Amino acid sequence: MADIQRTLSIVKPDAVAKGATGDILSRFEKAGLAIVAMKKIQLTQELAEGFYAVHKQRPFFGDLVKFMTSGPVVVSVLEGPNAIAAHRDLMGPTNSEEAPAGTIRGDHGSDIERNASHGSDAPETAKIEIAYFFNASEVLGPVEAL
Ligand code: 3AN
Repeated sequence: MADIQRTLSIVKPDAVAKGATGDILSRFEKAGLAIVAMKKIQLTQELAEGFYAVHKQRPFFGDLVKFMTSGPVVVSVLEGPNAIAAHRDLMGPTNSEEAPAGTIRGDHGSDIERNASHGSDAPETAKIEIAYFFNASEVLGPVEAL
């Protein structure tokens, strides 16, 4: 039986700027992932640094934060069978240069930094990332599912 999961999705500034938000969200729905929360926001430096805190020591951290604050993002919570892996399959590999056509990162990203989308990588991180952007009252469904 498929595990019903929730995952955090971010349509990154490059994809929002090129008008790919609708295409990306429709891929989620067509794949059976329900959007149970969503908002379009401009990340502040503080929000972006906090979100990517695990990468703080990495050489690309500064550039990543600069990119993520360069324009609005669309943050959503997706729910469905094996949502974490299903979402990552739709995104494709992290590096858009290696992502095949037909994947979100292959179709809408440019390289490893400007890669169009983010998705949680495990149930524990999904929980933390969802709570980072949404209050319980902003997510549809039972509070215990958060
Ligand atoms: P994913 O988002 O596929 O889980 P992570 O967690 O390894 O990938 O990386 C987080 C984000 O950091 C990526 N989405 C990417 O935008 C950026 N990133 C990762 N590695 C690099 C790199 N070598 N140079 C620039 N940006 C990177």
